[in-house]
Amino acid sequence: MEALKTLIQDMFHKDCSACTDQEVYEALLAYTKKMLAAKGYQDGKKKIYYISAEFLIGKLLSNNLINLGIYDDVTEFLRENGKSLAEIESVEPEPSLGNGGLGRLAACFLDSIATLGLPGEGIGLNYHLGLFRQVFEDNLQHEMPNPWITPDSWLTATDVTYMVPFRGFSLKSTMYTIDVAGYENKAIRLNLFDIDLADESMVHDGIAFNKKDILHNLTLFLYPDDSDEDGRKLRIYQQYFMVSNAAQRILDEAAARGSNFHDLADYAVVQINDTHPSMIIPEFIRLLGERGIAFEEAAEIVSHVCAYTNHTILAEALEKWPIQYLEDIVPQLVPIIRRLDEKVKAKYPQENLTIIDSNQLVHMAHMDIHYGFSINGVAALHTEILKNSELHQFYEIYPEKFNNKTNGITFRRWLMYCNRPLAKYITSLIGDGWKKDAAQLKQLFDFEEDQEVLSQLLAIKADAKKNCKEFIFENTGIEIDENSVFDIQIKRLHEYKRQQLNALYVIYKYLEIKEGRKPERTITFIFGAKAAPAYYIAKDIIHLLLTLETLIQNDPEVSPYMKLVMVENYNVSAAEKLIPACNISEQISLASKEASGTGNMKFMLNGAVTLGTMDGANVEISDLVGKENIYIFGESSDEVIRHYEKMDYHSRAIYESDADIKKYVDFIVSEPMLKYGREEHLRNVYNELLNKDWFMTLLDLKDYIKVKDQAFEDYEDRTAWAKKMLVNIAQAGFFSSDRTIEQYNKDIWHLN
Ligand code: CJB
Repeated sequence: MEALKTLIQDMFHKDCSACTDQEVYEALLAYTKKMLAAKGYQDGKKKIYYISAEFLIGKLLSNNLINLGIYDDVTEFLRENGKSLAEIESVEPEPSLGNGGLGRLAACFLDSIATLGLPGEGIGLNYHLGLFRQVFEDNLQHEMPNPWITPDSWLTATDVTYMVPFRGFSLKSTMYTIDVAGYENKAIRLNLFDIDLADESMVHDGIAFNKKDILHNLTLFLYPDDSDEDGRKLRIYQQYFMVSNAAQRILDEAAARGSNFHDLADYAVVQINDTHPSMIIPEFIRLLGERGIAFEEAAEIVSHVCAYTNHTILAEALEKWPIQYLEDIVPQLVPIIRRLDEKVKAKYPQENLTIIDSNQLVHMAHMDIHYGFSINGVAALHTEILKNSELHQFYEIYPEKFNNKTNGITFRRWLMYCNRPLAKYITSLIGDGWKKDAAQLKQLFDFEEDQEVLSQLLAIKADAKKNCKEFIFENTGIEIDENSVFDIQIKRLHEYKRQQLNALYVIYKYLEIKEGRKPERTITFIFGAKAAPAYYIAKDIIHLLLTLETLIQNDPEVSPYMKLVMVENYNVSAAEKLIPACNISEQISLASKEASGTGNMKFMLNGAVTLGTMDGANVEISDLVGKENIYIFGESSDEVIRHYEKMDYHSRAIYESDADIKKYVDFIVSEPMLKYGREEHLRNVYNELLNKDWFMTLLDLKDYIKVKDQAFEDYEDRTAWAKKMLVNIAQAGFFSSDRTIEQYNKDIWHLN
């Protein structure tokens, strides 16, 4: 640590012990950036470009220290100087360059690409304010800007710049780089493009801003509210800015490595992360045209370079842009898209295969599938649903393009960093080979009957809960019982994820306690979720949860037996504190709707037991751990899909025929709730459940209550529960993103 000591002296002319936390942070930032630069990047003829509108990287300091192998030394050095790394970290702003799963997956993938030593980089946008910061006031969500770019940050400006043409004007870009360390390997670049004139001062009243002022707003926010035309158009400006920069950079780099562009596929492979970067296909064709390659050949070249990942079957997330919007914004792409569409129509006249449909909407996913060489889903069930229903018409014509890549998470952040005591203990049992070869976690099965190991697992969990209790108190002001069972649902607020189902269980439990049936052990229901600013019903569900929180807190008959806490501004840092402490992991989406989920993987790795539907990667978790080590409830995806086809699901019929369900639903708008909540918002949730319930909450409610009660009962047999924890950890190895990336490379990227 001599070099760090000297650096601190040089920067601040004093010893570490005399520095403020801010100063120490700045020194560590500079020190780490230098070490990363010294590591260099993996070289190779062919490179993977992972293009994504989101990279939810979270705070980087500790993660980089771990991956550079200096975490313990730095911690010790700080301790000797009277500092704690945890406090230094609290100075670090958290970049929130993603919404949730898709963005966090991209961040985990960067870690694994670097760790596996594959030549590659991430390309995205440098949002100044990222996703909003969530504030609760009067039990309602408010959105505030979330600045993260400080004079000293992980960003390094480069001299890479391009011109991006829009109708009527062009924008100059600058590329900024964030180096992310691979574990005991070279770093990887995350390249974020920005405009030079972004103006944060135009934001007012929370996160309002002039959506038309593209010259100054293009990179202000991650996905601005797209509930109106200006918002949707801004999104197209952002997407084109991202992909035009990406395509120009990729062609420049390929040329520098010796490509003549005819052979581009030998130099570059592009993974299109959901449909947001899809315009890279026509943009490549346009740029290849400028470099002398005619349309037909350019389309062929691109078809060997681009691969598409689908992350959802929810129709609203499969982007379809009116061709007129593209005319208004990027007219240069329109003739190219039309020609691509004509080629498709000449071969496949069916309407459900076209790129431009009869309503003049451009289906971005369709373009990806026709002109990409691979399409993958993100969990086994999800890929099957794509093949058999959602994208069946494409599977029929291109069966060879379809493949599955079950998601994964980086164990460096989601165990080694967030749960050091557990990581250390695992290492003491099986050595540290699991850090690079996660399948080795299976060696833990040797200890399945070892009482000492089982009690240690329980003790580590108990400590994590104590730490989490402090975090929850700081965040919510509510004191929870560390000996209670922690039941956690943290993820974006979306109706299909069914936080409302969990809320109905809370109501059921509340009424049980009121009627004198107290649970064996206190239960703490923990939630964390942001709702998209214009997703009103999601915000109403947040209001329902916060109202329940207040109601329970103010009810002395109930609060000793259960608590509900809703963590404000749920983000990566909050997840790192909550996940190690979890006993029961809530993964309760309507079967068929959650493409994969990745929180489910983080929880199991940290010794939580899943309570979930047979959806997304839950199915694979269930196969791996066996029915005795997971709690499964609810209708199957086949049944759910049948209900949608037959249109025979009517929540009101369930409500009217089941007195219990009626009681729980009615409680949402009952007097005790109206005492703390606003009728308008609560009634919206009530009406939605009764009249629509598109995600079939009431269908699964009874089974959910039954199975969840069983889980709470089983929790009391501590040894049996510890075994479930052990099996979950031992089987988590499959969900390492290193495994996922190895499969991407083997089946799609083919890098050396
Ligand atoms: N996903 O986070 C998003 N945003 C989208 O727009 C579409 C999908 C999520 O992607 C994750 C990573 O693949 C999945 O685990 C998750 O199920 C899906 O909802």
